[in-house]
Amino acid sequence: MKKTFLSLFIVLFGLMLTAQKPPKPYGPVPTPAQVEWQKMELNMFCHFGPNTFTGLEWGEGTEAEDIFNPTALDCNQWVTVAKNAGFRGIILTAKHHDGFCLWPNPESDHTVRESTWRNGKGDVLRELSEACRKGNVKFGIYISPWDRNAPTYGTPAYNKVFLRTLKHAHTNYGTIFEQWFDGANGEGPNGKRQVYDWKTFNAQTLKKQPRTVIFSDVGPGCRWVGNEEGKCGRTCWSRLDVEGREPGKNAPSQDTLNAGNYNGVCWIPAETDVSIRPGWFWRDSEHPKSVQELLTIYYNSVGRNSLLLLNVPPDNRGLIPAEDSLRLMEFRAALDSIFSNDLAKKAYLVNGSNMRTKTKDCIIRPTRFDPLWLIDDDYNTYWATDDSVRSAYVELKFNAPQTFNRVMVQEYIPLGQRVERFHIDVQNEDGSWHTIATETTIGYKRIVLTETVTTKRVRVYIDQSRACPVLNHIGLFMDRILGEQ
Ligand code: FUL
Repeated sequence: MKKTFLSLFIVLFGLMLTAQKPPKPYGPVPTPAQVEWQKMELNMFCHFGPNTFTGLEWGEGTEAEDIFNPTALDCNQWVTVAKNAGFRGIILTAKHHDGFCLWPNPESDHTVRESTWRNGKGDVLRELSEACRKGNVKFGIYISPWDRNAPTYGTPAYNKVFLRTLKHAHTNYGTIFEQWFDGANGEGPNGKRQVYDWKTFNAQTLKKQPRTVIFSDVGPGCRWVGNEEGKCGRTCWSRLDVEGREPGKNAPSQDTLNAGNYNGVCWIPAETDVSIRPGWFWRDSEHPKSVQELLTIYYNSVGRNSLLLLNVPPDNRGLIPAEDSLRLMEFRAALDSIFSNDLAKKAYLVNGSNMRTKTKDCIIRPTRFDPLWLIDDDYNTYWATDDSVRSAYVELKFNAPQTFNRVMVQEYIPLGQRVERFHIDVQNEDGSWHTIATETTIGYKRIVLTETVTTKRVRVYIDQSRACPVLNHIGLFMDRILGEQ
């Protein structure tokens, strides 16, 4: 009798434990480096080189090295601006299509070393990487495979030159958080296009910098979003099929890059690169975008499961111009005014139509997968339902009415991307409900722009999830700058 009781107890206890197990990952999942990368959200791109002095977008490769002559280069200023604007990393065009290297690359004779700038002793990679380290901002590089200067370009020998170029940049400047490979593949000095050895470029990069996230049209770390206007798809899967694909002409269509592949085999999230100015390089005649435009870009990138890489080009002095840095401070102030006040945290109750436990222990709240974790600040706590559940809702209840027009929802991406359809309802004063948004994917972060509503009850319905939904955050915010959309 005693024995039976004991085994029953063990079975029940076992059941309780299994019921509390976290969901299994669904589909492809990000590497830890990709998760860290996605959490950066906002990075700064710096296009800088001979074009800064000639006004060209694509240099010819024949520019005299002396053209590059910043009179007051100060990479600490770049880092200060980046930090104050809330950027977590900076990516520098170490070599653009003109082939000019901002560091004394031994593989080229078209570099800072051949210029009179600082008597040929200057090294922008050195200065920026050190300034980043000092300022605790991550450092990344853009190195264009297309090279309009390299004499070997267009022949198999160039791939070897390019590999040694990468190796040099990847071994001498500390940790590189992202390696940016441009898909542009034009003609070299001999009028030929290069057949790139992408496999070896990627393999060597990861050997030298194992945690680097490699950007290209097809990853493997992250992908181009398919346009340069700062617009990620409203539906955006972090999954992509890349079998038989390459950056450039053989890349997936721009629409596919924008939305990802529903059943994509690889985890290759979208990165949205766009310039604060009309061009990628600085020009005296051009000016930065307005705060409103920047906010829209933010919602269309970070708010749509993408990372925003905003280009802020240093000028011909080697400094970020005052008007750009001022605009960035305004942008930061706008983001803070919206996102520093998360009204969801005021909820007195967060309930779910389902919670991942079949035991009756839910009276001892909060349990591990309780919807209450949706409004805390810990990235690794989340609401999850039972495995069999594909649609569910959570409700936030408030004592006093809350007024908002932005709803933030986040999936816990270390377990994959699951949600394919959701909607948001709020309760009207008379007790009826109305729908304020109907959307598709969520991913790492989704910010939904809604009408301005005042309510005491909000419900987020997951209408269709590919496996049990796993959400780690819901936030409610008021944007008075862009207002209703
Ligand atoms: C493009 C390049 O051709 C542009 O000049 C710029 O560098 C942009 C970020 O990528 O493919």
